[in-house]
This record gives sequence, structure tokens and C-alpha cells, in this order.
Amino acid sequence: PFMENVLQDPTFRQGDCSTTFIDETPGLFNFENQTDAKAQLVNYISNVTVNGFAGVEQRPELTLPEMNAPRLDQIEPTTPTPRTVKDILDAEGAEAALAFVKEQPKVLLTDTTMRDAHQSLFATRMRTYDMLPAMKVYDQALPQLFSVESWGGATFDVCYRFLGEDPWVRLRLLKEYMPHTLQQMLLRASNSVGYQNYPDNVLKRFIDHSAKSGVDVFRIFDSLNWIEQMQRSIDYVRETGKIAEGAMCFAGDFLNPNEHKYTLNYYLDLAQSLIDAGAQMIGIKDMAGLLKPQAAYELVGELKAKFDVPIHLHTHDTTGNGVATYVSATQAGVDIVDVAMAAMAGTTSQPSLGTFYYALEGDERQPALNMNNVARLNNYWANVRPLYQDFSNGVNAPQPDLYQTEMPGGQYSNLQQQSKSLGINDFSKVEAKYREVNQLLGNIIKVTPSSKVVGDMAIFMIQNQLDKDNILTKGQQVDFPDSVVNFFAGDLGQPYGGFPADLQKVVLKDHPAITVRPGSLADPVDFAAVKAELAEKIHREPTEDDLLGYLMYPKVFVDYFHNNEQYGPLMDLDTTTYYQGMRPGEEIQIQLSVGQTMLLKLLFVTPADADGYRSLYYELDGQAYQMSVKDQS
Ligand code: 3PY
Ligand code: ZN
Repeated sequence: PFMENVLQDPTFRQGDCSTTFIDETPGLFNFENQTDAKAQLVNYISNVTVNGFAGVEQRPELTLPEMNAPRLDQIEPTTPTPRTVKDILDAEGAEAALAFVKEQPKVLLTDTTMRDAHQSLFATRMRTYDMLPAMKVYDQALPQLFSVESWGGATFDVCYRFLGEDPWVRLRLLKEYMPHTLQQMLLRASNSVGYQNYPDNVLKRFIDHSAKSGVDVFRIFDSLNWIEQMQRSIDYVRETGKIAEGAMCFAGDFLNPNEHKYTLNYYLDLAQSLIDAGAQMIGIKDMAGLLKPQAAYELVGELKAKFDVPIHLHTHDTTGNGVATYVSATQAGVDIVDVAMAAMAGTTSQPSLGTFYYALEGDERQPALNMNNVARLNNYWANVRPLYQDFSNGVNAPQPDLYQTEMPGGQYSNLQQQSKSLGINDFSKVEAKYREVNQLLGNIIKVTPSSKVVGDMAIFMIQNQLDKDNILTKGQQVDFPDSVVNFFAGDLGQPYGGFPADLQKVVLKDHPAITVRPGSLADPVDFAAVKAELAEKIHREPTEDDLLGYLMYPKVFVDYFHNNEQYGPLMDLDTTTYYQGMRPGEEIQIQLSVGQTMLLKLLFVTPADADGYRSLYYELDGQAYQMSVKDQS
């Protein structure tokens, strides 16, 4: 059912870019020929069948959900066909698109199912294979959406690292299959889609290529809300003609009289600075679910009164008040809110689209959506979710204690896993330490990558019996984690209110610190030299996709490339086969993206021989086929 032959798909043929699609998507055509691709895939399947997939439990018997992919003819069209924000952006440019947004009497939605929802629920593991059937119907099912958030954040890295996929190919598919829907990405400002600062010319090249490959809206944030770190990103996005949303990361509790740092005025000043810097929309990025309903009402109300740009609210439902917060924000005039399809919503993810819709019953700002279409799509996502149960974060209830801990939804489960693997089973201990560290660091904004600094430091302090009372003395004898040293060295930028000087001295020791924008010190990258270096590693002329993958994540990219050479078009495998391999007697049909179908039946697997090898006997397209794999157990 996959990519039903991308090349023959009518959408590709009609799309503006279909003639360049092949040139721009070499990842689809890395395979010498179909015979090679088939052998490579059997090699992969054999390895997973024998040795499993890291982090995934191998199940001898599988009860698979019925993958009832929504078909276009089951989606009810909206008549007359509305003009979408994307149509306006493409035809008339960003200003016209934004003017259209501001005129809308109803609240608009961004559907985050294909980015933040799965990032926050199951470690970003959703594969393009499972997105494709949905991609094909969103345009017709939900033309009233403002956008889908479908790219960026952790998805870029995870595509290469864990999914055996090229994120640029995914982006081009999103663009091709959803020509009338804005594609939105999350950009970590100068940290791009990584965990550290990139030189300005790399950032520019990344943004240019993202815009060209399909991103329409760039939500730009800095993990310390430091405007200096965001200015270049805003400028570069503006130069592409796409939409630059400047996001304010939300921390604190400004309705609490004890909140003296992240006050309402702090956010109003920050919004002003973002607009002065060229942001065309203001995002409120509430990554830990801290924005309470009344606070949302006041913040959105003030922003709407003071500024003339659309206000876009993003929250996570971790603390459980997400829908209430959105309803209040809607009453205060918010332009757009972020939701996920119900089956992928709640807890560490975004609030549910359907729930929010029904919460607005009787309100004139209730979005105009076809709820039959929503149900159809949601039904599909409900069947996708169990495929990823091994990566589920296990958070199955609201976490109101996070109002104190301020831990982002995406970090909660990661840190829980990390703590467990280090033998710290009582997570409340880690949460308490996280709060203590936040105070020690001067109460900073916590979101990727600054949240990692707090998490690393909390674990480190537990392991080294450090606390707020002994850190300045005992801390002199220990080397702090790299992320903590880099933070105090100014590599992530300058926190609001500055660094606590005593602790900075203890952590840095002789390590120098900067107070300027890290990018102002970084030499521009010599792209020709990097291309030559990469060509050596991959034995061919790198494409723009390759170059940027390598610049972002050098080792991860090269490992991906070699994995891809060995195992072929892994994107074509269904998710169960990708993570579980096959069981004797099972038969699958694989639609290759290079064209052609392959029929594979696993007949039996032998026990390991004296050298530890097991043989797998197949029928491949009706012919006997055999492969040996070393059993690593
Ligand atoms: C990311 O940076 O990936 C995030 O989702 C931060 O909230
Ligand atoms: Zn988020």
C-alpha cells in the first residue's frame, strides 16, 4: 500500500514540482535496480527476524490492527472548495496569507499529529509509511486548517538515526501530497534541528533548502528566549518569502504574586522584540503545559490588544488543562491553536482536536470542520498508534505536579528512561532535583536544548551526592557534564537575568565563557571542502540533501547512508515488518518505491550452526531464496 508508486501517482504528475521531484529526491533512487532493492530488503528483514530491533520486544504472535487507510472517495468534500491559507501564500505571498488569517472570525487549527504528537508520545518514531495514507487525504478532509506541523524538531535526526529514512524525502512527499495545506516546521533558531549552535551560513543554507523542499511556516524558538539567537533565523526565513513565526517559550506562572521573573510584561516585551526582529506571527510555545486558562486569557488578550500579528498558541496536555486553556484563549481572540487527532492527543501530546471542537459548541468561534472526516482520519491514527507501543512513554494520566517541575512534554519520558537505565527508579527524586537545579541555574527557560542541561545536571547531582548546599564547595572537585559546561560557557546563548556567577566559576574552572552570540564567533563553513570530505565517505557527489544532513549530524548521517546502502529502501516496509521482521509462514507484499511489487514468504528459519549462523528460507516472487544471518544472541 505504500507510495503506490510515487512516480505514477497523479498528484505527482499534476503538482508544480513533479518534474523536479526526481532530481531533488535522489534518496528514492539510491538503488541500482529492483533486484538489488529486493535482496537488500530481504537482508534487512532477515537481520531483524533473527536479532530483533533495539528497544523493541519481539513478539512471536502478532495481533495487528486493521490498517483501514482512509481513501479519498471516503472523504466528504467541502463545497464550494475553499481557498486555503496555502493557496493564498502561493498565489499572493506571506502578507496576504497573514491578512487572511487575521480576518477569520473562527479559530483556526494546526494539526500536529505528524510532528509533535508522536515526538511527545512515542519518541518520534512514526514512519513516513504510516503518514502517507493520511497525507493523501488531509487536503480534501480538512481544508479549513491553518497548517499541519509535520517536520523539524526531533523528527529530522530521528529519521536518519532510527527510521532508516531521509527526512528530506519525507518533506517532499508532504509537499507533493498536500499541495493545499501549509507545512509547518519547528526550528530551534541557531540550533536549527540540532542541539548546538550552527554557523550562520549553515543555518541559511538549511532554511533555504527547507523552504524550497516544502516548509511554509517556520516556528522559530530559542531555548533561552534570547532574541539575538533568533534574529538570523527570522531574517533568513523572511528572505525565502515563507512565514516566520517567532515563538516565546512559556515558563513560570505570571498570575501568581510570587512570580517576579516571567511576568506578563516579560512576555509582552518579548513579543515586541520578536516583531521588531521581523516575526510575522507570535507563537506562544507552552512546551510543559504550564499556561493555565485564566493566564491564557490575559496573555492572549494583551497580545491581541497590543499587536497586529496573528497569535498562535501551542500547548501540551501534560498537566491536563489543555482544552480549558484553549477555550479561554479562544474567548480572548487567539487566531490559531495547535491540536492533535484524538488518538494521538492528550497527556504529553497536544490537546485533542475533536475534544476542543466540541468544547466550543455554542461558541461562534467554533471552527467549521467536517467531523465525519475528522472521525475517518482519527480512526486511521487509532490503528497506527499500537504499532509504536514499544516506544510509548507510558504516561497515561495528567501530571499536575509538572506545574512545579516545568519539564517539557518531550523530555518527561526521555528523562524517565534515562534515570531508570542509571538505576534511579524513583522518578519523583529526579523531578525534585530538576526543580532544585532550575533554581541553581537561575530559573531558566527549559526546552530543547536548555532542558537537557537541567536534566543532565539533575542526574549528575544525584549520582555525585551534590545538592544546593554543597555544590559550590564539592563541585570544585568534579567535572560537570559537557552540556552543563557548554551552557555556562555561553554556547547556548545568554539566559534572561544572567548566569549565577558563583556556580558558573565552579562549573567552568578554566574554561572560557562568551557573552556574545555564538554564531558571531563561528567561522563560516567552507561548503566546497565539506562536500569533498563527504564525497570521500559516501563515494559519490553529495546532493544538497546529503550535504545538509551531514552538516547537521555528521556521524548519524554517514551511518544512515551506509545502512541505506546495505539495506535498501526501508521506507517501503510496513511498520510491523520494519520493527519485528517476519515469522515462519508469514507472507507479505511490498510495493517498491522504485516501481514493482515483491512477494515474500518466510518458510522457515534453521537453528544456529556451529559458527552461530541461522539460515532463512523464503519464497521471493515465487522463487526459492535463502539467506544466512549471524545470531547475535
Ligand atoms: C523540539 O525542539 O523538538 C521540541 O519539540 C521542543 O519543544
Ligand atoms: Zn511542543
